[in-house]
Parts: sequence; structure tokens; C-alpha cells
Amino acid sequence: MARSFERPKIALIGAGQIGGNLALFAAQKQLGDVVLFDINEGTAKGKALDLLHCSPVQDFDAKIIGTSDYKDVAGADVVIVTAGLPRKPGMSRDDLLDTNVKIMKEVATNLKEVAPEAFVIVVSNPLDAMVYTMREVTGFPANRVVGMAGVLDSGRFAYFIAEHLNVSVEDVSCFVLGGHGDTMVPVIQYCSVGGVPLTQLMKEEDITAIANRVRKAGGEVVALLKTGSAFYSPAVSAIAMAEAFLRDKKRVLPAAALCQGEYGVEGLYVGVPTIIGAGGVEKVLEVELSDKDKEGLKISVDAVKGLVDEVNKRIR
Ligand code: TXD
Repeated sequence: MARSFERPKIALIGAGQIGGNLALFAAQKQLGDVVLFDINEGTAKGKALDLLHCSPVQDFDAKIIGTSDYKDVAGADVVIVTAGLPRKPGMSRDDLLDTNVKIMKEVATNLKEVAPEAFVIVVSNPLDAMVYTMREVTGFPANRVVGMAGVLDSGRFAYFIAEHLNVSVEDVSCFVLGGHGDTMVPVIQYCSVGGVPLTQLMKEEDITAIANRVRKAGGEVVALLKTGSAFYSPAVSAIAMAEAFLRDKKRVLPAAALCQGEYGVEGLYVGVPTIIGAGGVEKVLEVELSDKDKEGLKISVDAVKGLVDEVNKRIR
């Protein structure tokens, strides 16, 4: 009896701007079979069919289905959640909380039933509050519920540095800590270019200007697009996390992980350096921080706590 080499099953809850690109990138990397789920069934089915039409041209073998029925999500190995409203110009990520916490609760309730063993990557905003909601409602272990923000914010940080220094993005290493909002903390002391500390290559005022631009980079895209928020960069960032899990890459990636004492944080999801492999979030890395970054992280954690207090009023 031939063994069935079943491909991993990747469920994408939300088939919108980010969800559609998640499906394309997952298929192009042949990470597994894809289920595109959306309450708007036509969007899910139409994008799935369009993506299948790409497969002969791009030589990828993947089953891709569109659906609005959670039965099709059953047994997913990885679930990436983008269900929810995106920002419009003038809106903060926090403005989305009221609507998106209801959506997150609905998605989490269904995932608990149909995909109880999945590694869940939450993308929806306000990110730190939405991933907290996912974990609270599913009751999944902390290592199997994570939020995507740090890979995106650190990518933005790395790009601006590479652009300023006119060097390859491949040689810039950096990460961002804290909440996915204006209080995020680009950690300058650990940023390097080809192994050279950034502070030896750039003036302080230029570094500060880039750090500030990173904090506002999402809003910069929203202001230009006017109809929604960034979607290519969040999609590739979530795919990097899914790939680290599916291929047990033990990637060291910044991600919104549950802190249980690390950085003096208890019971909140905030952006921290993590190791992601087949065990999901296998470890939260606690690094030494300057007093300035410790203070910045505290401010960011306090902002996340305020959002989580609002979530608890709505899910308890
Ligand atoms: O770094 C990050 N984490 C952020 C996340 C980066 C950029 C955008 N971020 C957030 O992702 C954004 O603020 C939104 O909260 C989500 C999704 O953004 P996207 O741009 O993909 O939004 P769309 O295009 O509106 O897609 C959302 C889809 C849409 O097709 C809806 O029909 C669907 O979500 N939706 C649902 N699907 C399933 N179940 C429910 N209840 C539901 N409600 C809406």
C-alpha cells in the first residue's frame, strides 16, 4: 500500500489583500496545500481558481481551494489569520479593536473545533491584542499561537538602513521589540551591517530618523494607498514564519509571543526575539537592553496592556 505523502495543509482565514498574497507565496514556495477561507465565499473561490491557473506557468504543485465552510479547514497544520478590517487614512491600528476582536473570537472558536493541533499565526490588527484574543479563546498552548509584526517591522528597519547606506539588504541584520504600534522599539544596539555595528556607519541623527520612520511606516503606506494597508510585506513576513515552522528551520525571528516573565512581562503578547521551528515558538530569547530601550519597551508593553484590558472587557 503506497504511503500517502500528504502535503502540509495551510489554512488562510481571510482571503483579502494579505490572504490572497499569502496563498500565492505559499504556493510558489510549495509549502503545502492551501485552503483560502473567507466569509465572502466568492472572493475565496475566485482567488483560489485564479491561483490554480498560475500553477502551470510557475510550475508549482499545490491543491488550492476557496471556501466559507470551516469543515474545509479541518486538520490544518498552519493557520494564518488575516480576517478583519484594515486601516483607512487617519485611523490607528487601535481603532480596529472593537470590530476585529469580535471577528477574532469567531475565528478562534471555529479553529478550536476544526484545527486543534494547528500552529496559528495571527496577522490582524491591532496585532498584539488580536493574538492575545486568539490564545485566550482557543486555549491553545502558547508555543502554537504567535503574532506576525516583528518580521515586518524589522524588514522595514533593514530596508531603510540599506537604502541610506546604499548596501545590500542581505547584509543588514536588525530587529524591533515591543508592540506593533507607534511605541515599537527598533533595537539600535543590535543592528549591524555585514557584522559592523550600525553606530559605526551612520550618524546618530540619521539612525534616529530611520527608527522614527519605521514606527510610522505602516501609516505611510496607508496614506498613499488610501483604500487599505500594506499587504505584500505582511504576507511575505507571515510566510517566513510559516516556513520556519513547516520546515523546522529554527529561525531566529522577532514575533509577538506570549511572555511569561521574560523582559519582566507576564501574560501579554509583545514583539520579542523568538526561535521558530517545528515546535512553533520554541523559545523566547531574552537579550540585554540599554536603559533607554528598557524604558521604551516598558512604554510599549503598557500600550499593549491597555489594548488587552479592552479585549478582556469584550471576551470575558
Ligand atoms: O503587521 C501586521 N500584523 C499588519 C496586519 C500589517 C498590515 C495589515 N494588518 C491587518 O491585517 C489589517 O489591519 C487587517 O486587520 C488585516 C487584514 O488586512 P487586509 O489588507 O488583508 O484586509 P482585507 O483585504 O480587508 O481582507 C480582510 C478579509 C476580507 O476578505 C473579509 O471578507 C475577511 O477578511 N473577513 C473575514 N474572514 C473570515 N471570517 C470573518 N469573520 C471575516 N470578517 C472579515
